Amino acid sequence: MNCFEDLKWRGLIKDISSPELEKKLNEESLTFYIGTDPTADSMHIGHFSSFLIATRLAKYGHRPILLVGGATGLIGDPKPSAERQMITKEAVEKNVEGLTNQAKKIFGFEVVNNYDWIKEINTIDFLRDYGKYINVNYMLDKDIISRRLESGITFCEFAYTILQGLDFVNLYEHKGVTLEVAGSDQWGNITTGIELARKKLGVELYGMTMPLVLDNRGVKFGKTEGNALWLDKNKTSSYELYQYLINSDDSVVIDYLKKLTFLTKEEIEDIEKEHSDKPELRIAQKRLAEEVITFLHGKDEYLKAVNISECLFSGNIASLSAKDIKTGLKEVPTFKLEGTTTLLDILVDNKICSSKREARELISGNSISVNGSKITDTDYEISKSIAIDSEIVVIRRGKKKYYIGVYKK
Ligand code: 629
Repeated sequence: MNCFEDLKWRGLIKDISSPELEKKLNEESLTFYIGTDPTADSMHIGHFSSFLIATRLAKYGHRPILLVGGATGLIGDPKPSAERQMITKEAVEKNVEGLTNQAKKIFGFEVVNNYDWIKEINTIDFLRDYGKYINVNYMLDKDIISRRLESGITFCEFAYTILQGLDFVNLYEHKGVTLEVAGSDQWGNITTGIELARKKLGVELYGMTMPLVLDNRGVKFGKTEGNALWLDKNKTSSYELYQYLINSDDSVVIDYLKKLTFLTKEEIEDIEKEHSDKPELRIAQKRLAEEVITFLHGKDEYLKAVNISECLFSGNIASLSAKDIKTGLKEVPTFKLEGTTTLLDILVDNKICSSKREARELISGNSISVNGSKITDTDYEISKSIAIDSEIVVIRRGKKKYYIGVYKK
């Protein structure tokens, strides 16, 4: 497969600005860019799904430039619903730093910051050199802007698209960028750049968008109960990422393999076949988790995530650290521990059992384990000396119900 066929097969092409782009992607070496705004100090997995295009196109001999919007982040790309909350300049600066380091570390390509050139443009030059080429009627026709006309849009956000457009022109002039790539919501901004380049310089630049990756409920990939999955492993551990990916629905997992990994068509077709023979083995989900986590955080982190998952599943937690257990069992009920107490009292006091009688029955009936070992002695005592890393005691009731007792460090 050539470059364009590959992208197409993966479902990575939504819109292209000109049919010529296909030939260019297959036969030339293009310098292209993809940008993100510093709304947080880390990218999330949704950004990852778009930014991977950089690595993908680089493999076909194109040259990626990653842009962090130190200037555009101060303005805010109009959201469909309402005006954005302005972020302070200090926060934007801090986020730029976080994103720049992260982009370099994960993707290893050149990273630029549009603040570097936009800060040099004064108001009069902005209006004369860029504003003059863009008709307001043209701007009002853009989806992002037109859908905000009823609820209202400030001039600040209205002007955003011109800033992104001038980035494209600037990157063309100084770095030879001829293609901008992004998620489909960026089409309006990409075409502003193309329009500016035509009018101002008389050159034809190119744009390409990718569909946003969705889960089986039609929700943006990576959103769990309103939380994003961050690419910073201190914000989202490899274990949490592993859990999210491993739980991908069968109806979307093959699509994720195409869009989020570098596995070839043949490899993915083999996995698909194996997977549909025995979906309960979750072969596709496991491979997805392996590929994504290894790309982002390396093989060791991936193996660690698998190990934590297996230990928690089997109840064999003695080998895990307190930190791993805490990330692995984030959602689990937690209670405080102090001094020496009987297991029996702990079960009752923390409502793990409803009565002493039930607690006794469960203990003698083999249903309670402490730090991974079955306890059948109804007089068993718990103290700091048995706590993992002198801090936590994990109680498991039956196969699945976990509780964590925590000693003060
Ligand atoms: C100046 C700013 C540029 C080029 C791009 C930009 C950022 C762009 C934007 N992008 C989204 C973001 O930052 O807002 N105006 O969160 C986000 N993007 C990746 C994909 C996207 C898009 O970073 O394009 O569709 C999400 O996956 O929403 O010169």
